[in-house]
Amino acid sequence: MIISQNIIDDHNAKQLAKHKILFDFAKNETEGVENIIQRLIDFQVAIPSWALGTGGTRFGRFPGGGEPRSLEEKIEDVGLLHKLNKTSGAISLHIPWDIPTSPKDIQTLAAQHGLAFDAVNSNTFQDQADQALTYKFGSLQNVNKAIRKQAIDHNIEVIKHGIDLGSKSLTVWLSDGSCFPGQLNFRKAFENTLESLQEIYVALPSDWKMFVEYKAFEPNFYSMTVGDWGQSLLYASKLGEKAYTLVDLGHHLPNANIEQIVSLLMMEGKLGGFHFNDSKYGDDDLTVGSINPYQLFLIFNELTQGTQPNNSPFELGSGFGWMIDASHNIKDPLEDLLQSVEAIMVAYAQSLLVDADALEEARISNDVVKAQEIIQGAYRTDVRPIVAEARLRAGAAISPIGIFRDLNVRNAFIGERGLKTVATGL
Ligand code: LRH
Ligand code: MN
Repeated sequence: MIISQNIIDDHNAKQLAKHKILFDFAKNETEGVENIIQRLIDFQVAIPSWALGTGGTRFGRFPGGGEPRSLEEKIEDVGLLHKLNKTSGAISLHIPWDIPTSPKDIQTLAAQHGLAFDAVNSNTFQDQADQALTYKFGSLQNVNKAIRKQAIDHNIEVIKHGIDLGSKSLTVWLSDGSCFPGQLNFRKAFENTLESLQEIYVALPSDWKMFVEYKAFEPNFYSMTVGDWGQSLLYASKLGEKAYTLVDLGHHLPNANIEQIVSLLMMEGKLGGFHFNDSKYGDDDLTVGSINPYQLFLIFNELTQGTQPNNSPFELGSGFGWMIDASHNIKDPLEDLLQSVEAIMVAYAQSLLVDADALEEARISNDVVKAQEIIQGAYRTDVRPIVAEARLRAGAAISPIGIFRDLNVRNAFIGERGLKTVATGL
């Protein structure tokens, strides 16, 4: 389903009057609004290829129909999201779920939709049908050297697919760990994993990055071999300058202070990227900002505050991994992703409202009340008209969800693809 620019312009025209009133008010209330709008227009988030269909749990899956049946249709879906918000300009592939049959054709198709390829993801957390050795007891940590070699070879193959598509980074998330006390020699597991990551690291092209993603639990429920930011930082520091830590918001123990983790990883120059989502309990992979939008704002506040002039993760081409990682059990996958991108843009815009000098002054004088007034003042500012104005100027929709529904996109996809289609992924 192609949505032409005219259709978007016509849909915007009906909302323009109301938008102008809201934006004019926001504009008068906001210092440096033009700079903020430009930074929002330049900001791009990568959409996960594995989250374009209906997700599920072990208890059930309720597909909504019209899901992409191939990598080509996944690129079409992300292209549609990008058309509606001009902020979804990249796709992150998962191998082997999305092995491109013809990389050249896939690259051409992606370019037609204005999409780049963000990090490629390896998968040694499932056994593939044609796989010789099982990952039941782990992959890069495995006590069996042949299984470690199989996993290393897979990651090197994933890098090759990424090179063919123009990607510049590899995300390694390991489900490795243990389920029972006594099961694992933690030290040997770490050493095997590090040694294996080093073999993958040397296969990285010089301008590539490796993102080491940590997770506190699941599918192992006693220990994870890359279980928290400290362990991930240890790996990334021992591996070398091309290795970084990736922060998936859902991969922390309850009440972890993620904004503090982000601040320190930035300080160390080892924050490589994010998997944005939200959660109330475990790795719930819910819509970004749907449960704890204040935490998302506080994370962006650290990102905006911690940005060095010559080393900004926000700079285009910084190679920083701004990525969503979600799973949609009850929402339409595309509506869910549109909401997630909106939440990220709102948090980023609010963080740009924080008066950094005044905040630092309050901190130095231990004026705790003033410090809170400054950051909550930004958080409690309705920046949605500014985010919508950025979309409008970028040629996107003032209301992405509004036009998605008014055009009945899901029904159109069901018409094209059928009700029972299943997308590869989670
Ligand atoms: C693990 C994870 C990882 C992906 C997978 C799809 O929970 O966050 O990033 O490989 O989800
Ligand atoms: Mn993730």
